[in-house]
Amino acid sequence: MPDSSRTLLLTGAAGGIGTLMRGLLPAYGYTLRLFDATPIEGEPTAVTADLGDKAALREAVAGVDAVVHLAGISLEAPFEKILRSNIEGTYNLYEAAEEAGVRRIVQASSNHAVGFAPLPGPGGPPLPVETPHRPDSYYGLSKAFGEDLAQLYWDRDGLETVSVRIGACHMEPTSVRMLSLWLSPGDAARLFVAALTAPAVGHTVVYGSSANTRLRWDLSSARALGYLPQDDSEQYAAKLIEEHGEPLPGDPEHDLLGGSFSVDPPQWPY
Ligand code: 15L
Repeated sequence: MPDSSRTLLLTGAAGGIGTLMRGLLPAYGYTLRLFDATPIEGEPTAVTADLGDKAALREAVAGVDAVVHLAGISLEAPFEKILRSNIEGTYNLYEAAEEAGVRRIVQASSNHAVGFAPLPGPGGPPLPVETPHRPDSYYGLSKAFGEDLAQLYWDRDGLETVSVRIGACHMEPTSVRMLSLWLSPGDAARLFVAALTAPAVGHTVVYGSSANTRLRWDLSSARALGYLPQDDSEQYAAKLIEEHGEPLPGDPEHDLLGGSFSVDPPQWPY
């Protein structure tokens, strides 16, 4: 019988970060209950349902201590799709979790919740986590909503959340912009574990990246949870700069936290 205090519901388990976390979180002693709209090969006990399926969500949260919520659309999409998947879907998850007495949710927010924030120059004061929401897309707007939703469920119901404004979690950074935002898979697991185990978090918002030399945001609220990042994107810098060149002033990739999402956001594939 798995220890329920170490049983996590992982939503979005078939997605990019979800797949990485399926590989990494069990080493921290967690038993994962997997949830995704897409079936996961080799995982016969995974729940295949979308976030609109309230009965499936109720069943999925029963008996879990915490949820790592990664499900939803993670690029730009028409508003109606974002509304259903990210806004209503996250609301459905919180309703089910609150009803079941789940202790804590760690949810994937995004840099795009504040994507229109001007990017501080190198060496300047880093972007504070208290910066007001400035979504750069419907996708970013849904992440800003998720943070406000979490605040409501903490203030009203005492359900705790850590909202992680993820930079870009990939095996390696693939653009010059990502040199500042990169969250290595290993650091993502370390950050999620810190968010799951820190003593009392209420609703805490953190930026989610590795300890990159080119960091432009303030990692201190993440470090305060006990997060100790171990990776730095700098080893990829020379090659990426040689290939793509440094973005110049006037280019959103240079000026804005969310880069070109405000002008030319990558679209979610259907
Ligand atoms: C995000 O929020 C996306 O989910 C991810 O795929 C990356 O594109 C990242 O932002 C980014 O800003 O690069």
